[in-house]
Amino acid sequence: MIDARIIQEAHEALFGFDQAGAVKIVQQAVARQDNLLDLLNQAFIPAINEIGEKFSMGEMFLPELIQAAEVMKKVTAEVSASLPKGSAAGQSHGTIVIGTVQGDIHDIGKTLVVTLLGVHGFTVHDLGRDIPTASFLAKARETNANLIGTSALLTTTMPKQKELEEALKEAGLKGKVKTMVGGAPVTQRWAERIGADAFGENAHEAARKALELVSK
Ligand code: B12
Repeated sequence: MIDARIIQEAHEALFGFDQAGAVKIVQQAVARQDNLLDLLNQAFIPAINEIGEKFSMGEMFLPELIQAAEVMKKVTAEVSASLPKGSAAGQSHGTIVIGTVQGDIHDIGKTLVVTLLGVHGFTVHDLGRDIPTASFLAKARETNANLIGTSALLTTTMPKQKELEEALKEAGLKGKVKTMVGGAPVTQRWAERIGADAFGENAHEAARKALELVSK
């Protein structure tokens, strides 16, 4: 459990757009050997989600959302840099192509998923954000990937995850290249509805589900 005082400090750093303060909170957690994923899940992610809520209610505005996102990016970069890389055996568990779907520029959560997949010993090709379906397919072919992961944060871009399933079917790759979907509005139900092989609620679960998929 993360201390209530630290949760409060993280809240203040995000709401105060205080990049240096936020990074210091992560560094202090590293020094104390706190669980950094707990720090994200219990302190920083609820705070950025609260900012998202305030934005949707018209209580905060886009420039503020952007500034808070910048703080969040620094936080996740600091966490990523502090986590160990690669599997203990030094062998790759499999190859994953990942990105945020076309029309969507949200990439903070996706980048966190990339980090955790790396920590769990996957070879990860991160295409970035606003990625067309055809590019996921092309990269999966080029790298002989086991899995494609897509992130969608907007209800309007979620259909791109369905488009990928259809494109894989058309290319005769459905089942050969497994798919994993995620992003705040995405659910297990959506994954089942579009025929994706897995859904991951958060970065930790993404890594666990990816391991399950490659061992099937
Ligand atoms: C930060 C933010 C932004 C930043 C993004 C910066 C960046 N580089 O990412 C900026 C300011 C640019 C932005 C822009 C916009 N945003 Co915005 N944004 C957010 C906010 C507040 C937080 C998102 C975030 O980073 N969360 C923290 C991370 C860690 O969580 P996460 O992304 O969910 O990821 C976790 C899991 O979902 C999962 N996961 C994620 N990806 C994947 C992938 C796989 C394969 C797996 C398995 C798991 C997985 O693991 C992650 C780690 O735990 C959300 C609020 C929310 N509730 O999501 C709104 C939100 C998503 N945005 C919203 C909107 C409307 C917009 C804009 C349209 C605003 C505008 N008017 O311009 C634009 C869209 C631009 C575009 N075309 O994409 C709405 C969407 C509403 C909807 N119904 O679709 C939200 C929900 C806010 C709200 N409540 O209204 N946004």
